[in-house]
Amino acid sequence: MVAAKKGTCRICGDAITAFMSFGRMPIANGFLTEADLASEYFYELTPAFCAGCAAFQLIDPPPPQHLFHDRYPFFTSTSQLMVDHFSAFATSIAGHIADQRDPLVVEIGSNDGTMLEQLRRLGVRSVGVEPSRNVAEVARARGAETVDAFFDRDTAHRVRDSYGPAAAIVAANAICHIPDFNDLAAAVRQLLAPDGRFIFEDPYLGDMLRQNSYDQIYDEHVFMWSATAVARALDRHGLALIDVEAQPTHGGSMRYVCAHAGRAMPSSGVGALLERESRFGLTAPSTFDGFRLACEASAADFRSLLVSLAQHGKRVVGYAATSKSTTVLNYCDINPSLIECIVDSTPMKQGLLTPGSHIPVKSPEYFATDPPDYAVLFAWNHAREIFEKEQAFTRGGGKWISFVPALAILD
Ligand code: DWN
Repeated sequence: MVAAKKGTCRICGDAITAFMSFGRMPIANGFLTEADLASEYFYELTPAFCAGCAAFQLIDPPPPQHLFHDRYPFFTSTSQLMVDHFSAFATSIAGHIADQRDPLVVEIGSNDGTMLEQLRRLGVRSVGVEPSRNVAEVARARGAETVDAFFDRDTAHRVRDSYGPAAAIVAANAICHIPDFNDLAAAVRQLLAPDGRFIFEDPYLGDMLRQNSYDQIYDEHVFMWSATAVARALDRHGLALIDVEAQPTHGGSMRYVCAHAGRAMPSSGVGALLERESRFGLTAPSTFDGFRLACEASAADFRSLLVSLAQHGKRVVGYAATSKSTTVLNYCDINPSLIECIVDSTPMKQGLLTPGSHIPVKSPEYFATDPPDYAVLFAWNHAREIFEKEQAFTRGGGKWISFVPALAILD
């Protein structure tokens, strides 16, 4: 038996031990050509839970520079649902700062400028910070002011010097990507105006456990946050969690509204959620033993279904080459003999191979012109939008396979 990986909690510095290993993993968004195969990068994907501060985190993920660079292939605007979500999020942010004169909003991890564009439409002064140059360029082409950088204390200093203090610092699906939360919190404290708001949302640990969506665990998601962990981590830096709001995006996310400690009263929703998390086991290490068993069972069931379909001569295609699918494909040891290709609407991914599993990525046109018997819904979080687009496949007798919350074949 291999010894469980050990590490140090990124928040409080306590010793932590991985509760499971997903084994050798490639970079989740490391799509590659045949020529890249020999130099493909792998690391061991090992999640751990810190009993001291309740932070769910990865031990030794790859350095951020390996993940976010000038060929990052995820663009927020690929989903209409997300564009609509960001429009509503921008309106909510504008509401938080409505009483301030010419307020500045800084977005961390602003990707292709989807949210910045919405803020601009509302007349809100905004600037994004984005380390992946190619997506930052797309944002700038849309007129969204963007600084090419990782968000840290140095960047916060530069932004404050150039634009002044921020009335709001916001982020969607980005804070969980930042390995040094303590540096991030110090940077937020430095840039945020005294009555400013730090508002971020990330996939929620409680939803991941509830529906066993273990595919949320991959290199970019260094943390899976709960309100308990956020409150404890902020407390170390003179910041406080003052409100929470559940979101339906990415299979269940949580929006956290934070402020300088002592500047605003926490809502009753914060206390209620902290209490629910304790009852649901989000503060207890033993919860993750059950989760590990559920992951193992889910992976075994999914693989044996694909093996059985292949034995019966059925054609199976994957739908959406998501970051999440990298965990599933590699953990379940799936290769092109089980899934012949994955269709995805992102031109930058088409023509490449999926990380680790080396399944060809094709355009969704292939799906329409040469429909398979089964399609695995890797973007289960976009199910409604995808089913709507692919009605012809379903009408023609094609079947969808989903593995979240449990393995199911949908007619
Ligand atoms: O945090 C992150 C979230 C927000 O987005 C990142 N770490 C990266 C990314 O994760 P993901 O790749 O798992 O995201 P999605 O949004 O579940 O999947 C996006 C992929 O799905 C894109 O490659 C586009 C594709 N897609 C498609 O082919 N047809 C998506 C939709 C909606 C479609 O209709």
